[in-house]
Formats: sequence, C-alpha cells, structure tokens
Amino acid sequence: MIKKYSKLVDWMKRYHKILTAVFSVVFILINYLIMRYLVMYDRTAWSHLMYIPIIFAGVILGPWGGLIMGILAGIVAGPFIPISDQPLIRQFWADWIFRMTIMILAGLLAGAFGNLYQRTRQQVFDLRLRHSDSLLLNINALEQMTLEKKKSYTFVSIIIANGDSICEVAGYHAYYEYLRLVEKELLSYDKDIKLIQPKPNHLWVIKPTGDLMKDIDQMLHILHQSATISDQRLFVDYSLGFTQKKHVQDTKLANYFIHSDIAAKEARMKNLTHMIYNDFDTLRLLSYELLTEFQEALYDGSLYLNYQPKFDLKTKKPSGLEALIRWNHPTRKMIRPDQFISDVEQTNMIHEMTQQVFRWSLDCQKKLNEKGVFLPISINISTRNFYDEAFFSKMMTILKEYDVKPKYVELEITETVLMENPEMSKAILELFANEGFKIAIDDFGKGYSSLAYLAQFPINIIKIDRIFTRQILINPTTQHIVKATIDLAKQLGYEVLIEGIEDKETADLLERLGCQSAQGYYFMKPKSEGEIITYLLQYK
Ligand code: G
Ligand code: G
Ligand code: MN
Repeated sequence: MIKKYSKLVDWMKRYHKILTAVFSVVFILINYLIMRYLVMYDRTAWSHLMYIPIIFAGVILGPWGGLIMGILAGIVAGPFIPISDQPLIRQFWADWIFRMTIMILAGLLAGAFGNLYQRTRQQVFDLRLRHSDSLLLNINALEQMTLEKKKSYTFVSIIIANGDSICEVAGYHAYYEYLRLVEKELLSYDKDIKLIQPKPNHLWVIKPTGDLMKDIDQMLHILHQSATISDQRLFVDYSLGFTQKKHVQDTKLANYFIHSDIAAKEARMKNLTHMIYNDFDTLRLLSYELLTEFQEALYDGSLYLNYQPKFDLKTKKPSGLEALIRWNHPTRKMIRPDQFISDVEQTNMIHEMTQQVFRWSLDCQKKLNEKGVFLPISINISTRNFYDEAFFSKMMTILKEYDVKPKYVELEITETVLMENPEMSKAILELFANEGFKIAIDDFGKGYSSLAYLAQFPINIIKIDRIFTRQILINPTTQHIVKATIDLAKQLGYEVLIEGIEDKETADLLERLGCQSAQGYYFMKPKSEGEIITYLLQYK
C-alpha cells in the first residue's frame, strides 16, 4: 500500500509541471462553466476564484505560466460571459480588460516569486555539495554521484603539497582561483571528468578510462598551465597518483581512491610528479590495513615486547636489556617493527605505543626487581614522541604507577630528532636526565651528526650502528673510524656500545678497541619476557 503510494508521489514529482498546467486549465474551465451556467447573480465573486490557478501556475511554472493562465482566465471570465449580473446587460469591455490585466499581473508576480524561490533553493542545495571558498564539489557531492555500472574508470588523486604556502604567500583567492581553473581545463579536456576536493590540498578526479599515458600528460599539463593567475605565476608542488578500475560496482566511490591516494603519497615521498598504482606492490595497502588494526592490537595482547640483552665486553655478563616491540598478528603471523613503525609514526598512535612499551618494560623491570635482578631496560623513543608537549609528564605519570627507579630506565633516541629540533630536544632530554633517566643515542653513525654536535645534549651512551660492525673485520677504514669514535666518545664521558655483533672475532676486536658493551645475535637474540627472566636469574 505504502509502496504504491510512494510510487504515485514519485510519478507526481516527475510530471509536476504538466500536472500543474492541466490542473490550472481544468480549474479555470470548471470555474467558467459554473459562472456561465449555474450562477445567475454575482458572477464577480466567482471570478475571484480564478486567482487560485493563476498564482499556482505562476509559482510552479514561472512568469510564463502565470501570464498564460492570467490571459486564459481573463478571457473566459470576460467576453465569454456575455451578460453581467446587475443590471442584466452586456459586460462592458473595459471592465473585463481591467480584470484581465490584474490577473496577468498576479500571474507574473507569482511567477517572479516562484523563480526566486527555486533559485534560492538550488543555491542552498549547491552550497551543500560545494566548498563555499573554492566552489569545487565536496565529499557530499561524491556521495551522490553515480557512475555507469560495469564501465572502467581512471581514479586520480592529486596532492598539492604546498597548498598552505600558496595561500600564505599568494593569498587564498589565488589558490582557489587556481583550483577552479584546473577544474575548467579538466572539463574542457573531457566533459565527463568529475573533480572533487575532499580536503583543502587534495583533489580527486574520476575519468572514464581512456589512454592512460595521454591522460597523465594532459593532467600534468593542465596543472602546470593553470598556475598563472592574473599574470602572477604560482609555484604549485603537486603529486598525482593514478589507478584504473574495471567494472565499477561499488556505491561508495571514496573507496576507489584508496589506491590512487597511496600512489600519490608514494610519488610525493619520491619527489615524483606522478605514479601509477600498479607500479608497486600491495605492501603499502597492507600498511593501511595494518594501521586500522594496530589500535586494538595495542591492548589485546598481540603487541608485546621481546628483550635483547646487552653485554659487558670484558666480563661477558649481561649489563642491560633493550625492549623491542613485536606484533603477533592473528592472520599475518609475526610482523616486524620495520613493517609498521614508520606508518604508526605518521599517526598520533605513536604516543600511545611508546607509553604502552614503557608500561610493559616497567612491568618486566618490576618482576626482575622482585627477584633481586637490577639491570637497566632501554626502550626506543620515536622522534615523533618529542613533538608531544606532554610527553615528559605522561612518562613520569606511568613511571610512578610502577615502583621502578629512573636510573633503571634508558631512553634510546636516534640522531634525527636532535638535528631536526635541537632546542626542543635538549629541553626535553634535560627534564628526563634531571630525573635520573639514562639517555642513549641509537644507530649512531647512520645519520650525519657528530659527537661534537651531540655534546650539547645530556647523553650517557652511544650505540654505534651495526653497519659499522658488519664491515669492521674486512675494512680497515671502518676499523679506524670506529676506533676514533670509541676514543672520542669515552673522552667525552660516554659509555660506548656496539650493535649487531654476530661472531666471536668481531666481539674480540671491539673489546680490544676499547668498546665497553655490545649487543648482537652472537651473544643473544631477542627473547620473550619469560625466557629472559629465567636467563637473567642464572647471573644473580
Ligand atoms: O627488533 P627489530 O630488529 O625488528 O627492530 C627494528 C627496528 O624497530 C629497530 O630500529 C628498533 O629500534 C625499532 N623498534 C623496536 N621496538 C621499538 C619500539 O618499541 N619503539 C620504537 N619507536 N621503535 C622500536
Ligand atoms: O635500531 P635498534 O638498535 O633499536 O635495532 C635493534 C634491532 O637490531 C633489533 O630489532 C634486533 O632484532 C636487531 N639486532 C640485534 N642484534 C643483531 C645482530 O647481531 N644482527 C642483526 N642483523 N640484527 C640485530
Ligand atoms: Mn634501539
């Protein structure tokens, strides 16, 4: 019943103009017949009913509709009603002409208001689908788009990396004008192209699949050409990602841009103008999926720590532990940190991750302390953690939850953050150092900092990167570099640890070179918490 009714409403909506015209004409004619044959006196009163179809037609059909109905009503209520009511004589022609003029005016006025209403309504509707500043289509518009089913389309993501700078330097208007120009040029290249602006500095293009190489050339050309706005040349730093989809079915069109977004980001990272998604494997997509699962993994036990001992090279006894994160994924099994950390670092989950790692390592420390074992445990700090203003206070709060002394906590940081943002890093590191935390420089030598530069920071330990360890037996130059580094570091008061020792020869050599401690598969691979506790109890 309801379905039938809604079908009727649809049908009426579709033919509402014709229906309005028919209704108005019929109304006028019926009213005419009543006036002519049924009402004997006071026909003028009935002629007022004519305004209903006139105004109705005006509002719905516009001024033309109002005009035509006004004339029609004026005529049928005029010369076609030969006898006026009182006295029973012929209608005077000037009377009905006057009445018709009023009717036409009413029709035109209603038409003008109707048009105004329709335009305003359309504008409000458009505003919902377009950005009010750039006037490009937004996500709402994408959600309402439909593509021809089973056809092939090319999806393009455009990242404008310096959009914010353009706004600051050349002004917002120049930037939006540029975007509009790009839209115009794209449409003149192919009128079936759809351009959406999901984010201020991000564009999506949908185009029926054609010659991909030609499309790429044309789009790059358009993005370049459009960058001249009223004689001002903008520098626009764009990266494009392309992907082609056959037999498009999905109604959620945003999903089709996942691959082109990845390709555009990859192009951006490699400083290329564009990349095609097929160019590289699905590993990146994997990382997107992994990120969504990561949040839960932090709390459901699938993320946990392994520990690798550090050894004193002289006594060959363990001198500390490094906590290393592991992910036992339900379907993908073991995932190594290098497969997810760099992605997690792009999100704010890195802060939660470091805090969780800190909790777990403190928990392990507490268990060891209760068994009478006291060794520092180091955790790896991401460069991103320093950008969290509350990092220090959050870490202190966690430390206080466990009964562990700060001197048993080591923070491993890489040189990068110290080079990127020295003042901030120094301030944060000093806060930790003042509390008694130990600070280690991880992967030293891999970056480009020098010990002279690092001297300004409160550092206790230098961990020489394992790229040196690998070559030290075969390459005399490496040996000289490592020796010099060890000597200088010791003179500056640092403890020196070498990473990645895989055989006895290297261990012996480094001991001779004066290195104090070492870490590596030769001594021990990373082990689970249970195994490491059992192992350390031997040395008690
Ligand atoms: O243990 P593995 O070799 O897979 O570690 C690879 C890299 O991941 C190393 O560079 C290590 O520093 C890093 N890593 C391991 N655990 C953590 C962690 O808890 N936090 C951060 N930021 N990096 C870690
Ligand atoms: O960058 P960082 O120092 O945090 O890296 C520690 C990582 O190095 C750990 O993930 C660990 O698995 C790895 N590692 C530890 N010892 C060795 C080793 O002897 N050889 C190699 N190739 N990797 C090692
Ligand atoms: Mn480390």
